[in-house]
Amino acid sequence: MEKRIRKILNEAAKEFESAGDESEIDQLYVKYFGKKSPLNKLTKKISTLDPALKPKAGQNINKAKSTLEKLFDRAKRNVKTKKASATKYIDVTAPGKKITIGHLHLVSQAIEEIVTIFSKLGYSLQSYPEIDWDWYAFESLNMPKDHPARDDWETFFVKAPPNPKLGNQVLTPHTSNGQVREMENVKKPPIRMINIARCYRRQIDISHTPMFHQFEGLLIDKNISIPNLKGTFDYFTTNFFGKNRVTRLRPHHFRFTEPSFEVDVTCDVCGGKSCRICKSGWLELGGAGMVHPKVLEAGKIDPKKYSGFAFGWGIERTISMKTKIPDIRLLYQNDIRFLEQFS
Ligand code: FA5
Repeated sequence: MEKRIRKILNEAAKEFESAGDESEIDQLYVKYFGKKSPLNKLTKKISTLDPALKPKAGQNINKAKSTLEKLFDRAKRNVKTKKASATKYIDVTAPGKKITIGHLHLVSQAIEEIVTIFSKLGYSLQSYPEIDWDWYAFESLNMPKDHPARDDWETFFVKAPPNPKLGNQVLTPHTSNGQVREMENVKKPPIRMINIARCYRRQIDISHTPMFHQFEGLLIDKNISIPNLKGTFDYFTTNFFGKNRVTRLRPHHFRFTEPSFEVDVTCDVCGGKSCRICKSGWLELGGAGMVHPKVLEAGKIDPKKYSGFAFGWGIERTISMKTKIPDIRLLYQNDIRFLEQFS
């Protein structure tokens, strides 16, 4: 029996030593301490032995059991230390992991840049409602009800009871709704406002999205004339697009400015020579003009004392003119491969 016990212990020692993890050790525990374990089988045989040999056999089996318990404890400890030491060391020669840092969306980056440029000229950023009354979006801007010019804006109307004085509510199709609101707020010029907001129109193609951003500038003071307007646009253009870009004013018609202009900037691709993208050497930045006397009156400002200019430009278009994005809808597709290029 002693020989058999020694064999069992030798085998167990080898197996516990080579166990790789805790689950293997647990399996060995069942093998050596369970009901069908080799030592249990030997214990059952004691009753068949000569009575004189029984006590010694019992002692040997008990000793073997405590040896097995020690083997089991040591194996458990070894596995735990191996696991701990595996996490303790850092390979300082291993290549570092690249940390991904997010960045502002292209539209937010442009807004920050535009605000910085205009704040240097003394303009302060204001914010006016994106759902506004007909009065502020159209009527106070010299665009009476049923005037055909209102069709140009392809407006979304809100289904809600109209206000008897201010009319229906609309999703603002342009930031010009901030003009009379600003005059009401400031009351007495000078006014130097920049109003940046989301605008909504029923349009979608490579240069139109149903939701887009405009930035509206409004300057009202004594003796303001077209050279002030042109100088401001030149300052913005060289600061935003670069020193090589030039602006021009093209006659246009808006109900709320007189005279009115479209403002163009030289194309960056051909440098103003004309190419496939611009077709004329120029790209349209947005609308502008001298504030119409009727709009000043709607804002309770005396047009005989004060004059001013206003402009409203699309932020997405401005970005596409700077970065040569071929389709402004890309800005709103949330494709990380596209957005990542503009950190
Ligand atoms: C206006 O919205 C006038 N309120 C601008 C203005 C303000 C004129 C103050 C005079 C004085 P217009 O509809 O042309 O004008 O739009 C101005 C600019 O907004 C466009 O040149 C374009 O850059 C941008 N824009 C207009 N519609 C969209 C659209 N659906 N998607 C993206 N950008 C647009």
